Amino acid sequence: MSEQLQAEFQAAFQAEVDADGRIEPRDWMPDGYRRTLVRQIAQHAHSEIIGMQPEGNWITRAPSLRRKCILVAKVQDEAGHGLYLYSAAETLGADRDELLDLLHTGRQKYSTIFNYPTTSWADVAAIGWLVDGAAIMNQVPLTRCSYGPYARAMTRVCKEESFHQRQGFEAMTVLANGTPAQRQMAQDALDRWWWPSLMMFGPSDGDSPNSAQSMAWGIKRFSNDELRQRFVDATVPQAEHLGLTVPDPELRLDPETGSYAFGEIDWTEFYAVMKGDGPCNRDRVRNRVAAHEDGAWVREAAAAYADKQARRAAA
Ligand code: FAQ
Repeated sequence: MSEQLQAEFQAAFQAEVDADGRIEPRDWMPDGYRRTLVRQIAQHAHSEIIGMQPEGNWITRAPSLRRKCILVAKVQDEAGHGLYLYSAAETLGADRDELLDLLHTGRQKYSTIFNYPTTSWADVAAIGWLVDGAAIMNQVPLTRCSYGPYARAMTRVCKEESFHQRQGFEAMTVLANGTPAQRQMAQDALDRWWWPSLMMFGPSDGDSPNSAQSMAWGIKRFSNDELRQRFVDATVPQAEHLGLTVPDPELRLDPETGSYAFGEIDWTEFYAVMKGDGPCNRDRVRNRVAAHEDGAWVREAAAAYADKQARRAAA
């Protein structure tokens, strides 16, 4: 392609992005835009399927049939989100098997939050309330992402995440208003999940190498710190409503802005977990690889069936 043509395509692409239009799979796009989307969408997809494990751990021990039905549905939804997202990555030319291989060999990331253990039932409630709450805060703006297939996948994902967040808050409400032991379980879960939930939004703006370009491309609509602040402002009053204490002695409401100042995140912990050194990283990846290997016969059977159908149609 000539330099002039390249410049024209580039200008048309940026004009579409600046006008809040949508880039679709067959449209011209800069290589960096494609690479960034594949990186983010793949990390997001991996997070969804790895994220099935911490809560899946409690399916057989849910405290009632009702809770079990809700939890099974939620974990299944996360698998579905993973599938939409891998499909969205495929529209950019990514190969699903390659993406899974990158996950299984630790060469592509997934969210740090899923490397923490779920040691009590209250953790399932806390994940719904806090982790899905943070996910919604981050993903609602992604429904306006400049890349059409990702934005459309996010619309459905966010509807399901809203149900997840509501059920988590409801389960937390029951525990917080229960026996002293249940109340203690709820507080203990908040103590352990609060800071990792804030870490989900990524490094602070000054340390986020991808944010500026992703915002210029209309992929991200808000910075990591902006979304983190919104999450804190929305969630602290919910904790107060539950009668629970957010584990941050520096938390202060600024009455003028209605916003909360909060303490410093332990970035050493964040980067350690990101690099594979969290409490559960190794277990999560090992379980994922085992599930993939155990499922090989299903993929082979589906491929053989599709092949047979194609041959029958061609005959
Ligand atoms: N964990 O320059 P930035 C869910 C990496 S919700 C691990 O700021 P970016 C639902 C980042 O990839 C969770 N790595 O990067 C659910 C980059 O690495 P690279 C998933 C992190 O992309 C609920 C480097 O740090 N949600 O699964 C994290 O502009 C319950 C520099 O960071 C999404 O993925 C982290 N927390 O912004 C499921 C949402 N933060 O590739 C089950 C879509 C940053 O340069 C149960 N993703 N990194 O080496 C995004 O919005 C963005 O990718 C951010 C990061 C905001 C996560």
